Amino acid sequence: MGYIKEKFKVKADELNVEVKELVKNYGTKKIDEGVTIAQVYQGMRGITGLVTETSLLDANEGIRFRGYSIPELREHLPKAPNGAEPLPEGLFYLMLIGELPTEADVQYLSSMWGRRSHVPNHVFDAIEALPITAHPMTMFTVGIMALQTESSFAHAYSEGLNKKDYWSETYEDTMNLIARLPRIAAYIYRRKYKGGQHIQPNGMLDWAGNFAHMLGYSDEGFRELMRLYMVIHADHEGGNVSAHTTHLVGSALSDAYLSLAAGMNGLAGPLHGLANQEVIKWILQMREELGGGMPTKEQIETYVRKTLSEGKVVPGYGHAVLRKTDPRFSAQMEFAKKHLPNDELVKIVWMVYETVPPILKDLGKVKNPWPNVDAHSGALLVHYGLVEYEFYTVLFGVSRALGVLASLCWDRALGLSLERPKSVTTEWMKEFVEGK
Ligand code: AMX
Repeated sequence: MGYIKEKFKVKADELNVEVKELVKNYGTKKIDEGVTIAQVYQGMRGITGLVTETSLLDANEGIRFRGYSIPELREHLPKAPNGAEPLPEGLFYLMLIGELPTEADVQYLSSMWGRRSHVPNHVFDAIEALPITAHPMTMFTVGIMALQTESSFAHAYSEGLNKKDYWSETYEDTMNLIARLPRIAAYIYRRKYKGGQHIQPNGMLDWAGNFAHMLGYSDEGFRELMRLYMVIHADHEGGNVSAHTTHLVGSALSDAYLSLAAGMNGLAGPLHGLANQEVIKWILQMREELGGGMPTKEQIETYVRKTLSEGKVVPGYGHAVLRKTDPRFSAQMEFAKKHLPNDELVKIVWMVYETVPPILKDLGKVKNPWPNVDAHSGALLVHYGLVEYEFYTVLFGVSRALGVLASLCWDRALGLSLERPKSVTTEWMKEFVEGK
């Protein structure tokens, strides 16, 4: 057993004891005052119903991973040689183990993922069976599903796996999947947009650097962007659609491949991860409608109002939990100020940031008029040449796997139960309010 796996086992045993004590001593203590009918009809907002160890979201401050904010991660996590952005390997270690990693921990993960990154041919064949017009997210989930043949958990379970060892096989699946996802994602990109000219992995590079390399980008700035991108999109506590779906499906003891594929199908929705492609599409359409070049603030305002009058949402703005500018947006803005302050598209993103919030505020119903993570990412990618915006959510997915799979390891290590909340009918609701 590798030392990270041993360390995880020690941490998991400790937390298991604490959780058992907590449930034994306080199991009947109410965590919420009660659940309102509005919450039941409106997406269960604000109902505390899940435990996710890897990160916690504060409505005003944004996400913290094991207590560390994004600026703190950028400061404390190990970097690539001559790099300034945190390595995602370090964030994964932090989410899994609960402690900041050393340089050696990060190197251990980089080389472990490198060693495990071989993708069997039938996965590529499954992707090839889809028409080239298929959305990259469809190709991505098909690729993950095809890779399920490699699941250690599914194999061991069919042989009669002891409950106590669920975590161990889930850990193996997690490591193998994370190791292989960049190769699958890069394959999809090169297949769909670069005439099927694939690029072999470079074992000397870190996980995100190698991903950038396989996509076909050798610019060090793009590698740095990928490191940052893979860190900030990794996790957003447990209730968002991709994390919750992965957890829910995993609660049926579906293995990591089945669970992640399910989560990725949720990420592919326009109100969730697809928003990043929608943002850039929306900005490019605006520019086209205005005849190209830099729009004025007034023109952006008119375009926003037109979007709203057509019954559409302004992509990249609003959030189910956040009530301030997303620190993931701010981290990308900082990156842009440092590396590409004169980029035209980036400047438009910043003008949109000045224009949209007051308009959304005026509507009176939007709870959060501020930008989320997706409002900025596309402009950065376009700058480095990754203009094929339909692919963006796949990047999000590769990153999101880090958080939801670290969480899945914890789910199995803590022996969390099958998820099965109660539902009622509207008929039941009507009788309930009438006091019947
Ligand atoms: N543009 C226009 N209207 C918006 C809006 C936006 N950006 N954000 C919220 N609203 C509207 C809602 O559609 C809703 O209208 P309705 O009552 O007529 O149905 C009303 O404001 C109240 O919604 P809310 O409580 O503020 O938001 P929510 O929790 O229901 O939804 C979210 C959150 C993100 C789905 C929503 O803000 C939205 O659609 N944003 C645009 C899409 C987007 O950027 N998604 C990415 C989110 C981050 C991520 O997961 N990657």
